[in-house]
Amino acid sequence: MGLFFRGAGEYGRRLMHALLLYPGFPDTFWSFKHALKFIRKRASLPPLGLLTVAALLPEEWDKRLIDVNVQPLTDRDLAWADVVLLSAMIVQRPSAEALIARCKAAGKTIVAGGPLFTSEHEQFPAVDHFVLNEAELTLPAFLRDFTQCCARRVYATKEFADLRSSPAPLWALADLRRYASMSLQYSRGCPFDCEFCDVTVKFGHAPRTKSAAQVITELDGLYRLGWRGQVFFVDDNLIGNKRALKIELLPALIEWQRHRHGIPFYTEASINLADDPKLMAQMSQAGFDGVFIGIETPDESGLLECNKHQNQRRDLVADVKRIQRAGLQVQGGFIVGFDSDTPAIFQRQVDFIQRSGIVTAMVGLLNALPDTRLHARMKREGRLLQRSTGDNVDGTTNFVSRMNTDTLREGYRRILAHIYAPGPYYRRVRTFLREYRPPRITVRLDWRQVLAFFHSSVRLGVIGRERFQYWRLLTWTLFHRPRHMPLAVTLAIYGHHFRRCSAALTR
Ligand code: B12
Ligand code: SF4
Repeated sequence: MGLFFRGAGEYGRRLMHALLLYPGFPDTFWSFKHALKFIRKRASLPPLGLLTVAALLPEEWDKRLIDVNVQPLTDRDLAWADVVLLSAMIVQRPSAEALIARCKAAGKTIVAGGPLFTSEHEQFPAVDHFVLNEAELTLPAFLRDFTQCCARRVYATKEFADLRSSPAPLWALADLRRYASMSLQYSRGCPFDCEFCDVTVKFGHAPRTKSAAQVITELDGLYRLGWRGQVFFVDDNLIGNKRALKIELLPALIEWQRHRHGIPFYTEASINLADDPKLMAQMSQAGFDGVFIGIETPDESGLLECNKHQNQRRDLVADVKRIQRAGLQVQGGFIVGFDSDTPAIFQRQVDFIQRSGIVTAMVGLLNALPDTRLHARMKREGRLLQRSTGDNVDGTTNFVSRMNTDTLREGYRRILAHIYAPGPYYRRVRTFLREYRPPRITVRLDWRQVLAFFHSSVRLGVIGRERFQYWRLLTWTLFHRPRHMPLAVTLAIYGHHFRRCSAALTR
């Protein structure tokens, strides 16, 4: 019996129709919803996990992707499907629950995987099969049993997959035009051990990498599909295996860019990137122009408490500036609500963010995600209150904090109200642009950027309460950093998004 036919008994000999379904994100900082409107995009990134799962399904199966962030799920889509493959993060739970109910009502078989289900599958009784952890390891066994009509409810593993056998995601299933950026993954895992992080629980401490040839094949695939925009390397920590990066991947990327119009890359890394000028120069040459870094807190006791030793005993502002000068914009993650935090932390965070020129500063309240060491500690100490919403920037926390809750909430509110207010926000953009060295690759100006400029000049420059700061920034940029004009416009638009998102919290 061919693997691609439904099992003889239940399904008969018909080609399988697999519907890959991705639930909606709430309107959060990370959705960039209010910024995406300026460039007429629906979502920032496609669901890479599902596109990878698609590539692991039998080639002969008919596959469709519905990412409800960019298109609605219709009854016709559902009627077409024989099996629904669902992925989600915790933050997508409400949308995932609604989709599960809808699929069940339509009598569909649901197979669920990805971070939400890997952490909390027992909370979804209506799902037929859970294929947890990395699909490269668990999906083949499920498919074998499924086609023989004897699939179990749960497939899980404690092993980690060899990424060298991971297939290239099937991007062709996604309507690329609706996304602001594409994603690609080189490695999984991180050598560090931060107490609140579930990445190492899910993907381990030893960074596993794809080969440079695999990454180039994936990039070629995207390029062939006509993609010319930015690409996010969604690695937990791109520099987890510096040797492989320096010797294999970056030289291959530099070579690849040589024959193309510059495609900008951005990624995530740890702060020790600042210690390696050669690595930063190589990254910039390869086309990286931005990096997200977990700074968390300028307070040493907070860093010690969460075991973020790579951030300890450093001049973090100087580190950030060194990275910016190397041509990489630093986006930063910050946390308040550590046991060691006192009310002085709120102003310290604001001062740090302003001094460092980290424009995209994502400040969250500490939350205990399932499976993390922080979760285990809070449970042990009898401090767990409820499930995490999965959104660390919604102003909630799921455990009893040491600081008085009202003081914590009010302090958090004050941070957001300050750092996104037009005055400090635009000042920070200038602080950053003063430091930032332009990337080494030349990126073609896209018509959407021109459109975004016109749109923003009306929305922010005429109607917005930041109109004075907006025009001041653009004039300053024109005279001092003319090459950064498109970046200045983009950051002004981001500011608008951050203000809109935080409005409910800062009122
Ligand atoms: C890219 C990314 C994003 C993108 C998402 C874009 C998108 N459309 O997917 C953006 C930047 C928007 C984002 C935002 C957030 N993210 Co995020 N993100 C990631 C990141 C770095 C990579 C995800 C990815 O693409 N991986 C590559 C693919 C190939 O791996 P994968 O998705 O895990 O899929 C594999 C398996 O899980 C499995 N699988 C997945 N789905 C399915 C489905 C089926 C049916 C099957 C069988 C198997 C399967 O098979 C795949 C191959 O092995 C991960 C970290 C990580 N290592 O996963 C965090 C991560 C998923 N994000 C996380 C979080 C918490 C967030 C935020 C809430 C904020 C934050 N603190 O980062 C926001 C929320 C978004 C919002 N708008 O509110 C957490 C999720 C924790 C959880 N348990 O839910 C993670 C794990 C990182 C972390 N610990 O902070 N994120
Ligand atoms: S450095 Fe980042 S990915 Fe690595 S353990 Fe810490 S929080 Fe997680």
